[in-house]
Amino acid sequence: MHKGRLKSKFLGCLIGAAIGDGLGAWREGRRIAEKEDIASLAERVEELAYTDDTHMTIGVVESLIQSRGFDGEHMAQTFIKNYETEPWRGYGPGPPRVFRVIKSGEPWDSAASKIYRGGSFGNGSAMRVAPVGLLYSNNPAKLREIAYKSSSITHSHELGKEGAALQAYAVALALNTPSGEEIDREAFLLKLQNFAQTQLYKEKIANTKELLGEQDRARVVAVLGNGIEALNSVPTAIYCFLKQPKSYKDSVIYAISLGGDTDTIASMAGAISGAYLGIEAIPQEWRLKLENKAYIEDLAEKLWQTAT
Ligand code: R7I
Ligand code: MG
Ligand code: MG
Repeated sequence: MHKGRLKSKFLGCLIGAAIGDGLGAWREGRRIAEKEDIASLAERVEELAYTDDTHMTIGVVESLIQSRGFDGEHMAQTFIKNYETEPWRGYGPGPPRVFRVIKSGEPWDSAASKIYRGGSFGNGSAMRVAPVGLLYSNNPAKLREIAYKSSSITHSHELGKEGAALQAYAVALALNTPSGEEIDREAFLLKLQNFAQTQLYKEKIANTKELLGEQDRARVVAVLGNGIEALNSVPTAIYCFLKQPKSYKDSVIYAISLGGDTDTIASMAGAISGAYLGIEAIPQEWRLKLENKAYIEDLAEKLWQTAT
């Protein structure tokens, strides 16, 4: 792929994730809503302030750039430093507790299992994993390894790690498909299904395929979920992208209209959509409202330089 095109996709992915988060944050925990209401919300809000989803994604990129690849100790310390600077970003209950355990001397790759029995299966490691998908897009085995390891810092449950790997792989598949080329939705889902190593995710992805033509959003939520667990949000985000792959705006609005964990599902859907379509596909009026846009753009460019 032409280098300039790839750069646009890196930007589209990270800016797309942050905007999905910033817009979705207005509706977190709410019920299913009309898509028109979400579209008018997007027009009304003056600033798209991001939450923990983007704050932690920023930490992942900062660490990948500075370490020129994955370094678990460095990434954990980056998360801690960022959290202590801005603890009010709406973090889930688990990560701040893990950070305290690491600060007390526990190694980065064992602290998370001390929090929930068997580790957290929340979506907190999938919501921040897009940069891993971008950096390791050409090597699925390495992508899985780094997605798992980056997840283990805070989310060591199998379902948390697998959710992160699937989201990273969806970003990689989107990145590797030229934006002028139509997405083969069945082939996309088949690749994800084969990549998944957990039966529960394989089943969810199979359900996703069945639902591609579904108009009833209550049924989509009933089957795929819209919750804070990785299993109930990562396949949903992938579905939101595949439902309308040609439009970043429609993917994000649709994701938020499903209610529930809207910032996270819209952020993950936005990351995949942006990685496919590139930065130009994200409405300019939305981009102008994004908090800290220049810094996120700078990180996207540096990650692209690291990758190429
Ligand atoms: O996953 P996490 O970082 O939260 C991310 C969410 C996103 O929606 C963000 O936008 C932000 O709002 O928070 O935080 P965790 O505490 O690791 O997991 C989230 C939730 O999943 C927990 O509060 C639990 O309700 C649930 N959970 C578990 N419950 C029981 N047993 C996760 N793991 C377990 C478990 O092992
Ligand atoms: Mg959040
Ligand atoms: Mg959320």
